[in-house]
Amino acid sequence: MCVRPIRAIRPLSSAARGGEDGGSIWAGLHQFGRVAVPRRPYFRGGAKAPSSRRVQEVLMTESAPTPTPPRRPRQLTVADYVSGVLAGDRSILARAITLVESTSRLHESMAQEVLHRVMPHTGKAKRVGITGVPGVGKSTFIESLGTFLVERGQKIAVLTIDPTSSRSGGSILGDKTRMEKLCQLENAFIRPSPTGQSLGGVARRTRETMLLCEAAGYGTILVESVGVGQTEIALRSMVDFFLLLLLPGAGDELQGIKKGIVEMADLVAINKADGENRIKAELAKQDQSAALHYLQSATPGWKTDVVLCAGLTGEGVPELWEVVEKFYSELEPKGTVARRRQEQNFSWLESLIEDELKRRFYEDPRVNAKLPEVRQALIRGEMTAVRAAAELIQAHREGGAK
Ligand SMILES: Nc1nc2c(ncn2[C@@H]2O[C@H](COP(=O)(O)OP(=O)(O)O)[C@@H](O)[C@H]2O)c(=O)[nH]1
Ligand SMILES: [Mg+2]
Repeated sequence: MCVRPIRAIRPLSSAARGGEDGGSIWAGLHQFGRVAVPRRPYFRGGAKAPSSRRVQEVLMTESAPTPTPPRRPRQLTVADYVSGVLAGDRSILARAITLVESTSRLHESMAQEVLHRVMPHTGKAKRVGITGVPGVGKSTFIESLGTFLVERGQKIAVLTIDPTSSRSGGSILGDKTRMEKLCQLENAFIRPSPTGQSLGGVARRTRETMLLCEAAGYGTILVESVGVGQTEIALRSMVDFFLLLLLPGAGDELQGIKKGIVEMADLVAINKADGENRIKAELAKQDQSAALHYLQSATPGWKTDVVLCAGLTGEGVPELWEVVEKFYSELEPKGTVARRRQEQNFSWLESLIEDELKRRFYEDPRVNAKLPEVRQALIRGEMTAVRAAAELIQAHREGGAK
C-alpha cells in the first residue's frame, strides 16, 4: 500500500479547520489535498482510473470496522408473546407491538390470538388522550407528567397517534429528544405511531398497542395526537379522558382549533403559562372558561374545567393530574367510564366490519373486472350512481359473497 492506513486520516477538529462547522470526514480528507490511490489488483491492468469519489468510497470502506451480522431474534410463539407481555417483559412487549403493527396476514392472525389471550388482563389502566396543535408543547408536557407519575411509583406508557409521522419522519425524533428523561426510566414505555399506515390503520394499531401495554401492567396510558381534525376524533374514540392543550394568548383560529374539538375535551389546559406568558395565560383561561360555559360537556356528569400549566417547568402538572384522578374517582363508581368504553368497543366493532367488508369488496376480481366499464358509464351519464353501485354489489355477490 502506498497510503498510510486510513485510521491516520481523521477529520480535523473544528478549530484546526478555522472554526468552520460540519465535522464530516470528507472535510477532514479535503485537508489532505490529493488522496493517494491504494495499489489494489483491480486498479491495475489498464482498468479505468477510479474517480476520486470512488477512491474516497474505498478508503471509507477500508476504515469501517467489519460489521457484525445482526443476530436474528428467536421466533416467538403465541404462548411466548403472551407470557412475556403478562410478565411485563419490555422487549417482548415491543416485539408484540411490532407483530400487531404488521400488515402481513400471518402476523395479523397471530397478533389477534395474542390479543385475545391477554384480553382478560386489560382495561385496568387510565387511558388519557392529549391533543393540541403542533408546538403547543404536548411532548414536553408528557415528559413532565410522565416523569412525575413514574416518580410516584406508577408505570406509564406513552403512545402517539400520528398518521403523518411516516411522511415527515421528524416527529419521532423530535419526540424522542423532548422525552429524553422519560425514555431512560424503567417504568416508562414510549412507542411512536406505526409508520406507513392510514389514519384508520394507525388508530387500530394504537388501540391494540394500548391493550398490550395494559396487559403488561402499565397503569396509565398517555396517547399524544397531532392536532389535525380526524386524528383527534380517532383519539377521542379510544381514551377515557381527553385533555386539550392550548397556547396562551392565541385566538381559536390562530390555534387551528375547531370548536368541535373543545367540545370533546374533559379538561382544557393553557400550556406554557410560565414567565411572561402567565398574564396572557390567565386571560386565555377566562376566555376559555366563558366559552365552555355554553358548550355541552364531553362526558355526562363531568364539568370541563380550564387550568394553567407549563410542561417545561412542571408548574401546574401535579394539579392537572389531580383533575384526572378526580374524574376517575367520581365517574368510575357511576359506571360512566365503563359505559364509554363499551360504546367505544361497539363503534370499533362497526368500523372493523366496515373496513373488512370494504377490503373484500375492492379485492374481489369480479368487482375489479366490472369497475372500469361502470365508471365509464357513469362518466358518460348512461348510468346513475345508485345503479352502478347495485351492479357492482351484485357482481360481488355472484363471486360468493352473501
Ligand atoms: N416557555 C415554554 N415553552 C415550552 C413549554 N412546553 C414546550 N415548550 C417549547 O415549545 C416547543 C414545542 O414543544 P413540543 O413539546 O415539541 O410540542 P408538540 O409539538 O405539541 O409536541 C419546544 O421548543 C418546547 O421547548 C412550556 O411549558 N413553556
Ligand atoms: Mg410532539
